[in-house]
Amino acid sequence: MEKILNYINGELLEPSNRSYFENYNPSNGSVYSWVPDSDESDIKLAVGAAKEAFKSWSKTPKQERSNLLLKLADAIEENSEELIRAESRDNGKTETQARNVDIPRASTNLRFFATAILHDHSELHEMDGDALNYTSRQAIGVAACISPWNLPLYLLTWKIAPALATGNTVVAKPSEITPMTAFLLSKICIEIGFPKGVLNIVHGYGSKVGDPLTTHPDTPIISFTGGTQTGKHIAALTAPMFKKTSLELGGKNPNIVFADADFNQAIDMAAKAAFSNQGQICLCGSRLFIQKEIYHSFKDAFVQKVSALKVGDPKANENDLGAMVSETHMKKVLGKIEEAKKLGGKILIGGERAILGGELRNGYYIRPTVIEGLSNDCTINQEEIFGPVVCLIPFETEEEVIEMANATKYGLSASIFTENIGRGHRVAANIDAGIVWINTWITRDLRIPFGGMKQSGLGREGGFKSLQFFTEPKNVCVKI
Ligand code: TXE
Repeated sequence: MEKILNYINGELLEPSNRSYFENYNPSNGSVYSWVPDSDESDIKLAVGAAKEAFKSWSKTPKQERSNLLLKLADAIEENSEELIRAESRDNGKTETQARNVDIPRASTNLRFFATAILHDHSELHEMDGDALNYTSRQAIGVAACISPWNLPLYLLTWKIAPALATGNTVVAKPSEITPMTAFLLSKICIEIGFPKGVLNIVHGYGSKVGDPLTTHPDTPIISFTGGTQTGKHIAALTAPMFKKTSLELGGKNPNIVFADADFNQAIDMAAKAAFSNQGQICLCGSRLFIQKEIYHSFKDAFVQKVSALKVGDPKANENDLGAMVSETHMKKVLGKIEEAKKLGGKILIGGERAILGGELRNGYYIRPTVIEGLSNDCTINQEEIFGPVVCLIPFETEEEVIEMANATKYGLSASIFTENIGRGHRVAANIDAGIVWINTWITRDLRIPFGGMKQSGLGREGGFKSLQFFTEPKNVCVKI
């Protein structure tokens, strides 16, 4: 069985303690590779290498850094078929999802930030002929980039691309549940001669690798995407160290359908928002608010739409949903469905594990699940489930739905479906969320500020926000 290795100072290394743990293929529940059970000593090695590499990388001309990142993007594209298969096998997502979204986005992230640094600008503030202030931005040092399992290579590159482009070096920690494509990326880096120590990847558990990485005195910047609880833990540990921290956390996003919406478009989008990537995207719309006049017709059409979604072999093109990422996560989601039933929720469709035949009989599949009859304030509609589960909630007025949409601890994203343009803007203005879509879902322009309000996170990434996050401004005042 293949052993995944750490990537430190340009080399593939075993963890210093030589310990590994099992990596599962969620589509059939089998162990198919070994993940380094790294610890503080590997982090020390990686941070040391990154600190040393920072001396030259931060002084490397922009154009050269840009060229190297573009070369990495090219190499991802050349290896895309292998990466697509690996992402699907490691995560359980369909190959179609990996082909259409994850892997192309990984190379796009690199291209986007590799070229963004060439178009950045600096600020100048004149003081009425007295003095000039110019503000330059400089790289900070070693960035700790911690990414989750739902979009493994996509979110890893979303962090490392701006960090590296702006002249920082990186120690990345991919999720221990989906380490494979990060490992393949390290092999690609070696093949193309990416400079040693600039990017380092250390695999292992959050507590054994994440803690020493985030609290290391030489990692002044932390970019984290993951669960809100982990985000709180990192914030608590690092706040006294005054580290620059960006936290992209969970969501319990409302999808609001007004009676005047384009009915078919709203049905399609609501299904996509609820079940893409098995509902394991922080932006998923898991609370579906439907205006009373159309509640019954919308519910029927939605359930019919969901009944046509196929759950099955992630490799097969015809399947819409693959496997959940892990057995633990599958059980957590199934537990939430049971809790929903106990609270009086009515399962309109799904609500159970899907047992497939043959080699896939031990895979972690859940049928797309639609629930009605639960109040907005019950735990099911308040806690992130992060699975293929959506709750239908009727509403009467704009004011009522705005109040319910905002009545959670989260504030990541929201979608509004209406043909009344004034209402669309009005509701968007009153929703507490970092990202609001009108008549669409997940339409992403990489230039926009991405992130959430309340317990969905801290700070924004994307476009120039990322370039700013990974740099420190320095103002120089010159007396004229
Ligand atoms: O995430 P964790 P988990 C949500 C989702 C899910 C829940 C828990 O609701 O059910 O979080 O998932 C690393 N220091 N999201 O437990 O643990 C970890 O190794 C530093 C939403 O899998 O937050 C991994 O690399 N790092 C989300 C990363 O944090 C630590 C995506 C995320 O894992 C650490 C994933 C520590 N002490 C889950 N402990 C989104 N916002 O998209 C863990 N990690």
